[in-house]
Amino acid sequence: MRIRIYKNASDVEGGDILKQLTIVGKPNVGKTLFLINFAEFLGIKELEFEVSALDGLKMIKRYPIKKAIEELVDNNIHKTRQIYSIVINVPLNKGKKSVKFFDTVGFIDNIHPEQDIRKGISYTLQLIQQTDIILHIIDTSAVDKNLPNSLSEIDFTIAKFAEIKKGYCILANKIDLPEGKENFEKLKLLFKGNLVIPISAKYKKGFKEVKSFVISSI
Ligand SMILES: Nc1nc2c(ncn2[C@@H]2O[C@H](COP(=O)(O)OP(=O)(O)O)[C@@H](O)[C@H]2O)c(=O)[nH]1
Ligand SMILES: [Mg+2]
Repeated sequence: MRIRIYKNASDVEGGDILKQLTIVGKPNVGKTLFLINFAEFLGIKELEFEVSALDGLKMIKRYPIKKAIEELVDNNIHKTRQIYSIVINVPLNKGKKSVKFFDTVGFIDNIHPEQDIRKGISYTLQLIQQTDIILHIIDTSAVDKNLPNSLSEIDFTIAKFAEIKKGYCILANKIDLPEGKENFEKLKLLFKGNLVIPISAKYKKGFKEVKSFVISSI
């Protein structure tokens, strides 16, 4: 999806074409923590999120980094019910490019009983189709477990759905945890043919590589 930005949009020069990036994955894999810490890594000090409720209502919420982590990152599944998006100026070799990042409602394998979550998931599918870059987060610490954040069929479905895009890659998150390294090798084999980058959203590891990937896709 391409959006023409007009002069009054914050941070973005008039007439720029805004690239869009969607962060997807199961609940609790670290999507929100990745977005917040990656934004900080790219030089953002205060996060200005556009929050879209599933009924289409939009509002702006501003958070300093620490506050965003406190309020938005959680062990509860489906903390993120609305779609949060943020425009970030990604620094390039020369100049910068504005990218709109979307944080999404986590995918589950079955049909969720709550209508809000189902709507969020279907909106996420639309975003995958419409945006230029897809960062698919997998929790390396939960690959072999049977938890809401474990690797499952839906991850392979997302990969099939998204890999036709030039800007698709898998972020193998929580590499800081003991199971991380071993499972990373497994993931690389399971998703042969896709780019898989090991990261720790918590400790900001692998972010240089993710930044290079984003820059090469915009
Ligand atoms: N050890 C570790 N924990 C992480 C990492 N990334 C996320 N978490 C934790 O995983 C949980 C879910 O994170 P969150 O960003 O809310 O996941 P989301 O549901 O995918 O948005 C939180 O308790 C985070 O602190 C990581 O790289 N390492
Ligand atoms: Mg979240």
